[in-house]
Amino acid sequence: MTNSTEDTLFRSGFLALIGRPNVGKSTLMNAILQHNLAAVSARPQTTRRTQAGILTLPHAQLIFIDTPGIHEPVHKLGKLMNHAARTSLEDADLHLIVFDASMDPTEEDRLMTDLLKEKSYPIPRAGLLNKADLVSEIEMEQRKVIYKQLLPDTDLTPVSAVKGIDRTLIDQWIDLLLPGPMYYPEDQLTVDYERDIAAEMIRSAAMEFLHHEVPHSIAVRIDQYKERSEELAYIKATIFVERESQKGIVIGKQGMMLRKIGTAARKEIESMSGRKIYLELRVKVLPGWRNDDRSLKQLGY
Ligand SMILES: Nc1nc2c(ncn2[C@@H]2O[C@H](COP(=O)(O)OP(=O)(O)OP(=O)(O)O)[C@@H](O)[C@H]2O)c(=O)[nH]1
Ligand SMILES: [Mg+2]
Repeated sequence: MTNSTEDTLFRSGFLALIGRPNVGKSTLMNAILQHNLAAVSARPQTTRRTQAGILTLPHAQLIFIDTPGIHEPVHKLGKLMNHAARTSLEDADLHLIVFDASMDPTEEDRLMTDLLKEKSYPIPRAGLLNKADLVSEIEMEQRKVIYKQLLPDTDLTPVSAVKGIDRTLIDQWIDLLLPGPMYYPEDQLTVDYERDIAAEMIRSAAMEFLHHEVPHSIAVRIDQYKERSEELAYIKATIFVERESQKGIVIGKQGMMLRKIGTAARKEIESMSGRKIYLELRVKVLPGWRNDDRSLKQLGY
């Protein structure tokens, strides 16, 4: 029986986007919010810390938590990333489990679903088969069967983050939330600072253009973030790498690579902030920072 008072109550909650690296969690969050907020790249392990995105509707407020992809960690950094994802799972009101429908499950998908089964969180769950635009309907049906084996009790909905997310799907998630308060003002889009998001966008721009180990050896620190006006900001940032040889690669011949990274990052930050951005980048070596507690702390991990 439906209760008409309950139906009209304002609903709210925290929705954790969970999945292995590269399935499209950050792209999905941007698509849901229709705003460029979370850093995206073609390389796995782009997201390193959780990031919130707030969707406020007349009858509900959904706080999406984009998390680092769950993977087999090699460095201390990886352990911290997995820890951040697991913490979000514990704190959430709804788990949005994301898979990549354009390929078969990987070991990392199993790592993630094993974690869900092992912990048996008493939290409702919805499954998303992302990248539907890359597969035919027949392929999608086959993938549904395969992914269903990983989480038999979870409904899987095909979606495409690049094509956009249907409002009816968002309504289904709202139905799974309890009545709750409006946690944030209605015009607030995130709880994160613009300068921190900018750092992630510089890093993801660098990840997009670099290869092998270099993308993962990068960290970004914002040294200056001056909002000159509503329309203009000046950003000075340092890109850290782990080895001297990587520094040369990031700078490139006559500074070509660094300029390319700077241009791409500036466009992303401009789209995120709605301001015109002046961006100045430099590159420094911080030996083996991914395995060094002090460096990790200094870089805010
Ligand atoms: N064709 C297609 N590509 C997508 C879609 N969603 C994401 N991608 C691409 O997949 C790649 C990874 O996307 P991300 O959003 O960074 O993936 P993620 O799950 O956040 O990855 P991590 O942060 O590493 O855990 C990027 O190149 C995206 O453009 C989709 O629906 N269709
Ligand atoms: Mg991501």
